[in-house]
Amino acid sequence: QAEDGSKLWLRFGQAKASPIRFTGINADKTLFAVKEFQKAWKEIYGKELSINNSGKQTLIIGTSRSKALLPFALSKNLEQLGNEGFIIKTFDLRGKQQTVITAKSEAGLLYGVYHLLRLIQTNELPDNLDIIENPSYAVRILNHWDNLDGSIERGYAGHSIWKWEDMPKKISPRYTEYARANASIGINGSVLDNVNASPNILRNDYLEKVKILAGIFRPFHIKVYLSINFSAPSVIGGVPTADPLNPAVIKWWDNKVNEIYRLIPDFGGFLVKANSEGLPGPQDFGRTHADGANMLADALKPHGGIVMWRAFVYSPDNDDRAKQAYNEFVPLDGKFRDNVIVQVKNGPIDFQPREPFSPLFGGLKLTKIMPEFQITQEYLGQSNHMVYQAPLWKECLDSDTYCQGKGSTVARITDGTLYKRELSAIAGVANIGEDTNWCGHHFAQANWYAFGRLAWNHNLTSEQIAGEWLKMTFNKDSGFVRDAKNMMIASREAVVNYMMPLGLHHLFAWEHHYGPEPWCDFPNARPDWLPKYYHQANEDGLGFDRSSRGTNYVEQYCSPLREMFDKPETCPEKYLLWFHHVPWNYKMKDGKTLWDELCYLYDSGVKDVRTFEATWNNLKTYVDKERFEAVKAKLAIQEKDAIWWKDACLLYFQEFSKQPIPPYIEAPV
Ligand code: GCW
Repeated sequence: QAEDGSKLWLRFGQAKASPIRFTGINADKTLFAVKEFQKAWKEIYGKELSINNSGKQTLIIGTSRSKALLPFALSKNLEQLGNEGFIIKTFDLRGKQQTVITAKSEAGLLYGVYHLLRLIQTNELPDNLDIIENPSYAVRILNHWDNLDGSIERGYAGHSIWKWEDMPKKISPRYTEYARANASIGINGSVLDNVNASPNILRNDYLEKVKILAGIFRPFHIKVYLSINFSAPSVIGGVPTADPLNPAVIKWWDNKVNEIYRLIPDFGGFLVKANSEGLPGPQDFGRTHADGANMLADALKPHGGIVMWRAFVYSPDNDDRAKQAYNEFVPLDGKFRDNVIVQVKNGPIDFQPREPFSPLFGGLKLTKIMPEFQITQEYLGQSNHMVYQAPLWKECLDSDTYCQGKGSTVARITDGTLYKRELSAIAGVANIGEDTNWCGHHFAQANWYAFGRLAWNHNLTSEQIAGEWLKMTFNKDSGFVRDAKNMMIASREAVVNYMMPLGLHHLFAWEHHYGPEPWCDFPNARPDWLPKYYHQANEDGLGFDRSSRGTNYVEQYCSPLREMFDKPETCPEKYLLWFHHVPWNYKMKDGKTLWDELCYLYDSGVKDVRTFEATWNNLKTYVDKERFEAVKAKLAIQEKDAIWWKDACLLYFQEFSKQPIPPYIEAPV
């Protein structure tokens, strides 16, 4: 077993798997799912499971069409299955115990096999299995922000794993490992290139390379998708314009899409960042986002492809940045083709440690909409801080928008259940690079894992997911799992507290977004790229007034949230400074003044990180030396950074509050 983290959670050889249960397997051994099962089984128990149907405990693997399933009463269960779902069920038949894994498709079968393997691997295989699962989302997709030159935008785990220069001659074994890891957690799509897309990805020589990856991913039921640059027809196609209503442009995209599908018949579709942060788009030609998205959607439609059109738009001349995506997209509601999904970041600004959910969730009613989460930790200490993100994502998914009455959660709006839609999707910006441990920080693997598990089943709790991951990745000891899990669960609130508590946001240093720089000032910079725009600190107080007395951003939420956010007294304190500019002596619910509360929270964030260090040190005997030391070293950096954040922010804000730092707070250095 590699102790360098390279095996991720797929450490089948790790001690204390479930005792051997099955005595034989009844299946078509050429099925990919069966091969995957045998491969893992061999790693766990030393040899493959014999293909026969004798023995006392047979495992039967086959799609619902397979003859081996005839003796079992499965029709009721099969009715509940979607295309990618699976059944795992134990029957007593003729004195033998037989366990069936079945699904309507080979994809479902593969997910069923991985599920059973997870139960074995975590030593949680019950005597009687009776499981039916269907995925929460139809498209469960990673977005790589990988550039064609091998660099990664906001990547903190080394260069890209895609070796464009080497392909098609040289194929890295990591492509297969990548596909297996993703399939094992239910991910079924991958956008290979950065949303800040190079037109070149659509050149034929690159498409030939994309085809190689698609071929490797295919048995794992992972489709490839590409980010496209809207001006590709003019940049690489020699068309004088990229106007989406121009017939030559339409024809160019039709031809390009046909070329792609000739090479990759199961190609997934396009992801598009347009008229955002300087990128080209339909508005350059006086057209709308819908015009642009629909033109691409029409080209993809005959092949079954989709368009994921990003709503990450904001421009410096408008009032409040938080309002802009909503203002641009809500008037277009209902104007998008049915194979378009608007892709929206969880919060209205940009992947901050905490934001309220984007009001586009609920705001768009007739348009399909999907969440975009950032697995890579651009604003969360990058690959140095241990921040387990499942609680952050759950906070968004579980938020009730109230837009169709109570219970209109972000999860139900996006998974298709509220509006009864078949096409649903969820995206995560990947944190994968060529580092040996894939993600830079051993605990960052947990975020990749958690994204996949939540995309599969958003009802799983953060605790359940952390528990599974810890058992598979490190150790199954219950004390270890309990303590390490508590640390993971606490890590999200800790980072909020030591970086930007109470709804503060974007206090980050210019461009790299790692450390604090609330004072940052560039005379010629766009105001909305500077922290001062967001924190609005002055002698009167702190925070951004987005209430009805301020920018009236609150109006984008449905009642009763709108009214609740509008008043400081009813606004949840975790969002206080997001929605309100309040005086330094404002009384918080616990009786402290705003200033004292701020000091207290920054300090408690630092203390939490110290607790994580102590916890980790106590767990030394449960973890191999290599990973123990690596995590320990990263936690030391995290502690140093947490102190840096606390001191920098408090000393800066103190210039305005003009109040002492309370004595019970560790004094700034
Ligand atoms: O999070 C911000 C990043 C940019 C990124 C952009 C986006 C890909 O700072 O690096 O560009 O958002 O999501 O488009």
